[in-house]
Amino acid sequence: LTQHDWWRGSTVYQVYPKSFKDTTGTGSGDIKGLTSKLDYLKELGIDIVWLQPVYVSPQNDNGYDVADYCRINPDFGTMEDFDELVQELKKRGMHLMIDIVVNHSSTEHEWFKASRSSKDNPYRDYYIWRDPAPDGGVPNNWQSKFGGPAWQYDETTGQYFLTLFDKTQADLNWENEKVREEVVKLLTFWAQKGVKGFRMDVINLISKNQEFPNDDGSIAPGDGRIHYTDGPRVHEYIKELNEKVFTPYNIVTVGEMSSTSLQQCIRYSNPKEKEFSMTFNFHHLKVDYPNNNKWELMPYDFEQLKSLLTDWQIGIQQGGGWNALFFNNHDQPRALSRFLNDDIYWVESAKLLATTLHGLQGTPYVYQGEEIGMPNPKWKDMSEFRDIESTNMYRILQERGKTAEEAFAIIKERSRDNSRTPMLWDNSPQAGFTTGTPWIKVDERYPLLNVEKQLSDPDSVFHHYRKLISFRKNIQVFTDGDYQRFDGGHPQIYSYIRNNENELLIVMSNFSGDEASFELPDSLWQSIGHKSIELLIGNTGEEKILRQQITLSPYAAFM
Ligand code: TEU
Repeated sequence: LTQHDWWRGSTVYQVYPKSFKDTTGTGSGDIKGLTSKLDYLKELGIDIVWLQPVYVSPQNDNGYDVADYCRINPDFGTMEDFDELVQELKKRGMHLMIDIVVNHSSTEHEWFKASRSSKDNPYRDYYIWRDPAPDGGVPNNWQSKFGGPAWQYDETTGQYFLTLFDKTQADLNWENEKVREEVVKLLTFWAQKGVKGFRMDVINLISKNQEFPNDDGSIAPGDGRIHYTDGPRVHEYIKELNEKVFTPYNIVTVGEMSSTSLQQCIRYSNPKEKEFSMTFNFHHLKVDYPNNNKWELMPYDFEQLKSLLTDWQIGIQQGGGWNALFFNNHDQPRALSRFLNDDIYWVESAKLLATTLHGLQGTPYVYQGEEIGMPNPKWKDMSEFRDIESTNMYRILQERGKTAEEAFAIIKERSRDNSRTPMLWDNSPQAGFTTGTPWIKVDERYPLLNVEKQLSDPDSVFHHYRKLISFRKNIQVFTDGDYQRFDGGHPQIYSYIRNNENELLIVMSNFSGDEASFELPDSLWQSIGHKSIELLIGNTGEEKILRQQITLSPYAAFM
């Protein structure tokens, strides 16, 4: 790697503050709760904490609907609490990354209230307004990512405004340089407060085709995204933010790229482009979507998962970019339940996912609860769900002809709430998350599955993550090794090597519930036969020494 940026060997921990730790008894997590757990994150080996939105917001999309970009939502605490968090992180040699949601704001934002008040208000062009179509309907056929049309009618001025997400999340008009100036201002505000990282929410959607054409459906999924994803001026806008804020303040940045491409992510994350440090892409988390449709169920395509991870490892490496590595986040069901076994092989599965991901090149993201192997909760009925996307889609799926039971079965598997139930700290009531009534149910398995229990168990999922994170800091090949897959399409095994001039890392994982046999290719076996082989980490205790003929027990993984 040409430049060794401070974050290339780092590991990021993603905190969904509403569900992390409540110190006031409201049933919702808060900033002081996070600050109270920094020693726990330090022990895990975390370098950067990504704090998801805590700004003033009506919470229709749990904070991704921002009503004031520079003020803390009292539900999460005060600006003093925020400043204390920054200081307490610094004391521990850790850094704070915050979420920046500037593709859209809440319709409660002062900018939007002014914009909607009249056509000639100075804030009118902060948002995207269009006349009704000749038939009086929506300006075009673009669909919201939460279901339904992407346009909302406003009586006051007889126009529609664009909402790619919830109807209370109005898209900002980045064509307007005043909007771009406002974004530079808010980023600078947080950079001056000592924030060292920005996670940029759906940042590749900010440049729309200014013709706002109908989607003719010739390219899937036909919901309009081809007219605003990785749009005409997106790189120009990002370079401006980099020049004015990211570089001057040496901020690590990760762009969340919705429905993007490998070529685009190379451009977004190659240091020569001066845009982002790294990118999130989601292709590997659509391998269980039939025809790219999140709202139908099918078993995941293992070969597709392996080839996507491989394409992006090789593609980004050759393109000089950098990957944000993740299997979990607040928008996805828990990978443990989604891809593996969250029952009798729960521990093996949790450790397998960690080993498989942390051997790759990039910066790993650990989503809260993943490090103790939290699975999807057991849902009883729709009343337990809180996510606007889930409640919208439960209705829409039935409008599309599904029975209530079929719709519920789909929501149970796909809901973002699968990853939003509270962190499980100990076996006290509500798992030590709150002394009040939790805003969403606590997984009732917490007496068996909690942080306190795992801290004192050297074989726990927690200590497995802690070791993997320490390897990345101390063994160079994790950061600068190349990547070659060698499982040859094996139906159960995913395996790859990482190589640099001094070290060779071998990672093997049996993603199946059956024993799997595999013969290492002669070329690989010859190249390691004479070397001293050290087992770094395993998850079933059986992998003693590497042989050319390998048998892996169910959900076994090692490196
Ligand atoms: O999510 C963007 C994203 O990944 C969407 O494209 C995805 O389709 C959506 O999560 C529905 O599955 C970001 C945030 O991570 C998410 O929590 C917000 O709801 C969304 O943007 C709007 O701000």
